[in-house]
Amino acid sequence: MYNYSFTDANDDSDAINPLDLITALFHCSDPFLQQEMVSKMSMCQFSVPLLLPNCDTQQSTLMLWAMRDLVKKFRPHSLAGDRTFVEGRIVEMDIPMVSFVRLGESSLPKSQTLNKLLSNPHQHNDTFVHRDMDCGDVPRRISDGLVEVSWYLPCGNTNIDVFPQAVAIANQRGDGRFFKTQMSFLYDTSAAVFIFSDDLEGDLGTLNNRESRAELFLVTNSQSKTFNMETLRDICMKHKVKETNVIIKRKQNDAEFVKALRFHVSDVIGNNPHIMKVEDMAAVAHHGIVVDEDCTECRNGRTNAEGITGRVRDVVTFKKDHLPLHGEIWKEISQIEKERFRMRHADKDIEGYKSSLKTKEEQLRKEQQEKAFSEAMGRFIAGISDSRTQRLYFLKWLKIQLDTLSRQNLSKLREQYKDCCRNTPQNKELIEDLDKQISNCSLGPEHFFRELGQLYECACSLPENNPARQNFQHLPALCAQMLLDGFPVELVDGDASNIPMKWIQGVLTQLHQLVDTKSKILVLTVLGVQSTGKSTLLNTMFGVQFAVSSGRCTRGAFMLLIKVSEELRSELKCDFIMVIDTEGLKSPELASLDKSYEHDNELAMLVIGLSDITIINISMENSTEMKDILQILLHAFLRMKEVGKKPRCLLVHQNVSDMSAYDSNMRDRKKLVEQLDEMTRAAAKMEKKVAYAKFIDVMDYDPDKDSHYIPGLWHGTPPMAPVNAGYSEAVYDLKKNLIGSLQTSDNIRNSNATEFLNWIQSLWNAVKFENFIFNFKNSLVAEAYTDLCTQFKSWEWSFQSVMDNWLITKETFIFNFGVTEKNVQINNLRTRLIEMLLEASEKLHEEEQTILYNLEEYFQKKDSTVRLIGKYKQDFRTSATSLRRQMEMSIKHSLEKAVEIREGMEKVNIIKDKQMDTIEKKVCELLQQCRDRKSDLSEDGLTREFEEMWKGIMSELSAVRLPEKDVYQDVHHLLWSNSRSKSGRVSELLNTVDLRTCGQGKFIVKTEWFAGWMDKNHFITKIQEICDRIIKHCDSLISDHISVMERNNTDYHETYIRDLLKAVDDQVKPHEQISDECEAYLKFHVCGRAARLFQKAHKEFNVRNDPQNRLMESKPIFLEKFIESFSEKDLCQKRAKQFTETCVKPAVEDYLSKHLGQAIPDHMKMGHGGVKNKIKKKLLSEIVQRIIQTIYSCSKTEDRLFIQEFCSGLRSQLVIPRDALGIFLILSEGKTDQFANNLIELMKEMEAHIAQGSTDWEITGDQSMESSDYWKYVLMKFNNEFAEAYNAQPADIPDAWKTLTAEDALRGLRESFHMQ
Ligand SMILES: Nc1nc2c(ncn2[C@@H]2O[C@H](COP(=O)(O)OP(=O)(O)OP(=O)(O)O)[C@@H](O)[C@H]2O)c(=O)[nH]1
Ligand SMILES: [Mg+2]
Repeated sequence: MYNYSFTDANDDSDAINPLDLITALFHCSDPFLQQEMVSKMSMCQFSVPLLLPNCDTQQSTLMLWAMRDLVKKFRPHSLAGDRTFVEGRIVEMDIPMVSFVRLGESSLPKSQTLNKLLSNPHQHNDTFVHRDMDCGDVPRRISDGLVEVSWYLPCGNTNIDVFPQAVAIANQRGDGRFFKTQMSFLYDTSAAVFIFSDDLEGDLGTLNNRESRAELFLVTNSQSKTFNMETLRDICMKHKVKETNVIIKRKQNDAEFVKALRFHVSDVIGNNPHIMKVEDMAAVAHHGIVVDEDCTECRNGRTNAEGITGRVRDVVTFKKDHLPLHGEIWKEISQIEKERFRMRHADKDIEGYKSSLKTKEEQLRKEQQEKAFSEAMGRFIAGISDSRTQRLYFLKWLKIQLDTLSRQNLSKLREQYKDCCRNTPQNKELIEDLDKQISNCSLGPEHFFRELGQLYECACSLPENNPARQNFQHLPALCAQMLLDGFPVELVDGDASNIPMKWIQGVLTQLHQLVDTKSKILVLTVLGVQSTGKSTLLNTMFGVQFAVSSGRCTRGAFMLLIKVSEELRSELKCDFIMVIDTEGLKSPELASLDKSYEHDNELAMLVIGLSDITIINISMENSTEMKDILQILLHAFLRMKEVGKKPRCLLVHQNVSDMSAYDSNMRDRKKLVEQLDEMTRAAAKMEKKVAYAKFIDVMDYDPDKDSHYIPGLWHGTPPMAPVNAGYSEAVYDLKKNLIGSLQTSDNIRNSNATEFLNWIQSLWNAVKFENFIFNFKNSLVAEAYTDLCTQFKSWEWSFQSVMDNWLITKETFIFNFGVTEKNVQINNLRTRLIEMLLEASEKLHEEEQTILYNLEEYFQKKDSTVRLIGKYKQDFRTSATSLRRQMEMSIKHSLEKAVEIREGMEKVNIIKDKQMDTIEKKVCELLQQCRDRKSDLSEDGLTREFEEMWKGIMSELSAVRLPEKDVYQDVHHLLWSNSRSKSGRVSELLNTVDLRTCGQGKFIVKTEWFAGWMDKNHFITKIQEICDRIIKHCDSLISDHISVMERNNTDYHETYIRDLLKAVDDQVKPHEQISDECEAYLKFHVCGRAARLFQKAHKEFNVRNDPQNRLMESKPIFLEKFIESFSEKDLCQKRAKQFTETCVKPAVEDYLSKHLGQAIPDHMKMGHGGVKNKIKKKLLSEIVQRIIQTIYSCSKTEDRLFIQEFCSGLRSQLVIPRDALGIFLILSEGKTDQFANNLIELMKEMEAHIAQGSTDWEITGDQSMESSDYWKYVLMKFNNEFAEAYNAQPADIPDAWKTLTAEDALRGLRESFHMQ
């Protein structure tokens, strides 16, 4: 080493001046790399090129594009009071530029002086390369004429800040006299130009002809040999440099000189200087200076991006109008998708609920499809379909412009968010609101890609041949190409907490094809609390560009591909490394926000499950929450069958400033491992996988090798702090280590893109099924909660069982009301019902109080675990109340139904009692109809008539039906609520189980239900024995219940299933070897059997008890009786009719004609005016009355004698033809009544018939001359008597009538009555 210092460094002709190196590197890089280089250099507080010289063409380039990506944040003193700050793209900001140039020789070290100017006394920083640096004195070969720029940005603290406001410092390399173009550029753009020169007599011509407003300063050294005060004065006069603007370095020390310089700079920038934005400098740059943004692709990219961003007025409305698919609709779809797995709000009808969710989802998809394809999306798709370079420009411009649009709101919100998290974490609503606002106000290319994903998903839900579907088929290929270009693509949408699975599927499948199936992927992820520098770590490690910002930044998870170089491919056994950056997990203060545990745990689970290596980022300040998360992950891992391998993890402790961190943290590491082991055991016990005793049984982690300590990122106080070299070194170490361990590891999955895709799908499904454990902060809380749940379940169970039993006795009472106890009025049942409901209310209240009391008691326990779940207490109280309400409703419903059914039964009895009456009535009606229609009824017609009548009878009962319960549905529902706290695997099984096929054969325990157990036969045999015992017990429970049902005539009740499940729970509990999965299958078996048997018993009960059923039973009898009755009646009636026709009617007619001939002349003789129909009617009615009386008097006689009695009863009036009578003499038995009735009916008919049937009896008034002669005579003769009798005036008789004689009258009469 000593020797080395004697060798002449300048001899080393290979040495390169750093500025040459920088210049060369910039010339070798493409515009995107240049941007990246500028960003990194600026992070290190190095100056960056403003004008890059090209010594071949003598043309400089304004590096505007290269600087485009620089975003800076600072607080000028004018804003210091209100704690606000300025954030923005540096090229767009109004910052004055102060330039420093050298003309001729200068003995003052310009760059070094500038470094001093910019550094505060506590921290020196080499912003500009200077002579005293390593190789700084090597002659420059290509970098003369280079103009570098660096920014001084204040932090708002007067003790630290060098300048109170931002200022850009430009530094020109080389002798300004040779770089006139650059010089004039600087004059035009700067607020001030400081000229370093000793060579006052040399050519200072460049100072002439300036038209700019830049103020000119002269810096010179009084110690230099050529210094002469006179010359200086002359020059100032000549070039119009103010005397006050001359700075002379005298014998003073550097500090004072720098102070003087600072004073002048401050003065210039404080006094309304000439300010020009960097982006406006492009306009000045025409003469001899090109602008890097002037290339066609860059311009086109910009124009295309502006086509989209130009229409953004307000981010929120723009998103709503132009990117509508991934908004609320997609969030809703995501929630429904999860609910379909978790069934948290399922009601009894599980299948129905499932299909209603499905319909809802389809409906939402339809809604998406109906949204018009926005113009912005069209432009976006066109933009990313361009050639590679143009596409990259387009995307970058889009990002830049969108950032600018949303920055104003966003940076304010992020700052507020950070502030609020730090200072008032208890203000949850505000934090939540800010979080939401941040998400609403963000707009970047990722939102367009999200929309693209939804467009595709939406199209995929259309039928195959739909043209709209075809339109979007090429989108995944575009996105896959972006992945290959190193662009981060969103995997999990953090706002919707979901993966657009079809989209990701499309993209990865395309990727697989694009790389010719050489797509072996190695996955690396990072996980940690919010804003702990996860994205920064990945960016540093891999030179990638994940979004970085302070405050809430990354959402969901982004994946990015890094191509592995040919040499490394065989060693790493992969073609790509996929780096996944994730959203920060909530810190403990925030974690209690609604659903945040769930969101975080889901994400963490997925990410760890996906990765070959997980970097767990722990910042010193918040290591506890990582432990919490690790615990939950442990649970999840133990629960998830799918995770077949041990995930490997690295713990990275950030912000550890101590150099000897690794050694001094040995004890901490040991302790951490112990804690992790303990957590594993606890989790394993809860998950019933006691075989896992250590953290390393679950995760691949070597505490010594896999722990890394990384110092803080910044060296000093931002914004002027450079990146800490220690940080980069440590990250580089980490990377080396990581790659090294990948090379040697045999625990790599080595999947290609399609396998990786399958893996994502099955993992995400498992995550969606996981219902329970993700809700908790850590396993202690989960365990405490589970304990309370178990307790609560038992209280709930006893509540339900008390009430159910009470209900069963009441139902039995109702069903037997009035059956066993006689003389009870069924009407009283309603009164009893009201009493029962009152009783139920009291009982329910009592039971609710018991639960609440138990709960209170539980929380009184002096147990530390109780405190963890304090916030759930109210939930449980509400649970108790809603349980009571639910029970109340169901009891009320059950009792009312029972009463209704009992009343229905009563109705059945009444109907049955009245059945003959009903039939008689109906039959008579029918017979009447037949008679009216003069037709007979066929057998078919008769049955039809009966059915009609039957319907009428049944309809009286239609309101009372015993509904058929679906026992399977009950069981399924109870199984779901019984398994709430079980693992996702159980939900998955429940989701697919068909209980109808369960419990049919013998229950056989299978080894695959015991993942992680050493599957010894002995062990399985033992489990089999336990299960057999449980099944036997359950069988006897089932048959007990069924025999009670039969004995007491009671219905099946849910409580029987609850009993069974409780019995299984109780008996499984002591055996911790029985895994969740085994338990689930056991329950399926038991419940499948139970459901089948109870369903049968329930059916039988219904058959026994359903009023309609009961009535239906007697339908055939009804029918038979109906037909029988009809035919009998029919026969009887026919005979009666015949009898009437052949015997009675002729006799009556005979009687009439006999008596009429006599009666009329008698009338006349007696001097009465006879009315022939009157007489006939009278006679007829007399005889019919007589006949009817006779029928009545005979109807009591024996059947055989009826006809004889009848004939003899009428002997004196009627002559019944003997020969016709013969066949009627004997009536069939027991039909006298009916025959008599029929006869009476027929008599009436006959009377009517005879009375009006024969035309010769008609009274026709004046129609025949002859008969009217009689009447005329009568009237003329008895005119006065009539008048007297009717108390009226005698009629006016026409004269013609007066000539009529009695002789005429008799003749007329005789003629009309055919009497000779
Ligand atoms: N002091 C300090 N700041 C850091 C460190 N690492 C990153 N930062 C800064 O912290 C901020 C957040 O960094 P990110 O990398 O975005 O953090 P993240 O964890 O990805 O954040 P989220 O994605 O929002 O969770 C940035 O401004 C970084 O510059 C560090 O080690 N120390
Ligand atoms: Mg991040």
